[in-house]
Amino acid sequence: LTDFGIQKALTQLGITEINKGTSTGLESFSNGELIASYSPVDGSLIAKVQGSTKEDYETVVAKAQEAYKTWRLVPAPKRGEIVRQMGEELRKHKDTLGQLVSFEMGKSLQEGLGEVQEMIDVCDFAVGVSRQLYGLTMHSERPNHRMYEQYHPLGIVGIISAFNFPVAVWSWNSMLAWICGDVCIWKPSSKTPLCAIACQNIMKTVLERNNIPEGVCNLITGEECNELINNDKRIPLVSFTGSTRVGRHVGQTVAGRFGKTILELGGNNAIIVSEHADISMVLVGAVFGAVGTAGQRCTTTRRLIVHESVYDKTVEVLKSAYSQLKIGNPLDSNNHVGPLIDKNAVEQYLNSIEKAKAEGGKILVEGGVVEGEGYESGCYVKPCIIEAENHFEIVQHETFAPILYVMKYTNIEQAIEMQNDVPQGLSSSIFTNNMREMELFLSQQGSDCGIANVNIGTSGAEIGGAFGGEKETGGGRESGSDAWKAYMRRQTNTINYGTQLPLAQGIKFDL
Ligand code: UN1
Repeated sequence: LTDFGIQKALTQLGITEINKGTSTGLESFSNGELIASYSPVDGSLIAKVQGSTKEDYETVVAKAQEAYKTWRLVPAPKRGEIVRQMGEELRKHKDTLGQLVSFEMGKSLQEGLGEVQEMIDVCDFAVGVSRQLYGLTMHSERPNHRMYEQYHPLGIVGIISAFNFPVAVWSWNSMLAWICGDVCIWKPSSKTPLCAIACQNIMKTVLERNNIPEGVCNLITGEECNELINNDKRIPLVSFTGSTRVGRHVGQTVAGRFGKTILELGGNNAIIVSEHADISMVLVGAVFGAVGTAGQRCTTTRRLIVHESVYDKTVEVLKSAYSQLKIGNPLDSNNHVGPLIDKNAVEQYLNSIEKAKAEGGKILVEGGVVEGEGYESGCYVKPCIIEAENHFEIVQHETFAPILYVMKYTNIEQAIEMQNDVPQGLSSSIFTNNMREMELFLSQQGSDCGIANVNIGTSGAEIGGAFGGEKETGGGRESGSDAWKAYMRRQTNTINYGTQLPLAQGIKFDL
């Protein structure tokens, strides 16, 4: 532990009462059951976290409601200034928070640091947006009338996040929600509660320094909280990241009370490798896309759709790259692939490989659990490649693990059809130097995904674009572009500054 400075990192992030029941940053409100956080890196118990009870939840919602009353009155650029300070604070804690992300979640230290960088970037972005919450003005059909629309804050935003991006996805939501004038209640994954506590501690210092109530930024833990949020009319917007199965339930429940949702659900992302592709570029994009974060990104490359003329060469290059991958402790920079989140994930990975074989898949790079010294947690698996067909049941399904399915195509139209022929619609990419293929892929007859890239892989999106996907991915958009609009309510205003009251559509109503 100390070799990798985790103990020190935890202390610096304000997490001190290890093994005694670490607070959620809301000490007095946490009375629930203990949630144990184990590191997939070495299987050790890092800490136990006090979960929230129904009473704790009520206390937190009341605090949030109270804080909203004042926060919504702070001018948006001033709210941006607070978010700017949050970004500065995150810069100071980048190393330690990056280490904790890596240790608690299992992604490589580089990716842990990258995740904190995404948080910093989204803070900077949100600061700019805080001065650009633009509405439109329009010309009224009536004389001496003015029309415009404006955006107001929504209230409390519930954020339910997943283990794979234990800090960044929360920040995409919260930083924008805050500049919009909303307050947030965060229910993180129970697999990564310490990352959430660290964030809460960092945010708390900024809020305290500026005399802003902590109720602007709230943290609750424990799986029972999900249903409380979903059914709570006091929470007009629920942003959920996770599986399609759970997301469907969240969407239906929240819609049942006319709440809004932002759903970021499963992906089944493909790279099309054209005969006009630069294979050395494909290599980096596809291998990082498939094995980065041990295949546990929503944007992970799960399918490679390769032109028949370059199929053998692509497979050969991939095989050789896979044989050089180093699997091991993600905090050691020599390793490329860290562990899966837990043994349950390992089980699902093994089952998926078996299913693919049973359906006729041919193993090109053998998978399996890695054993021996340094792999005691039982969570390390070998990234594998399987030759498969797109219609296989298992290929249609998202397995959160480093399994890459490869398949052949003959013409570009067929490749696009295969790419689209899955229930999910998050990310997609084509590697080609052919302008016609590229434009076709990006056109309305092309990729049906929320993200479509050319000559870069499916993962690693920048925060400046809107992030999200279509079909069973849920349709939500977060982070950049005009994603902020989902965190506000829209109002159309018509003002009559004349002395007559003409009705719209020329209706006469004489009294
Ligand atoms: C996710 O996997 O939930 O595009 C988010 C990417 C990252 C975000 C992934 N920027 O891979």
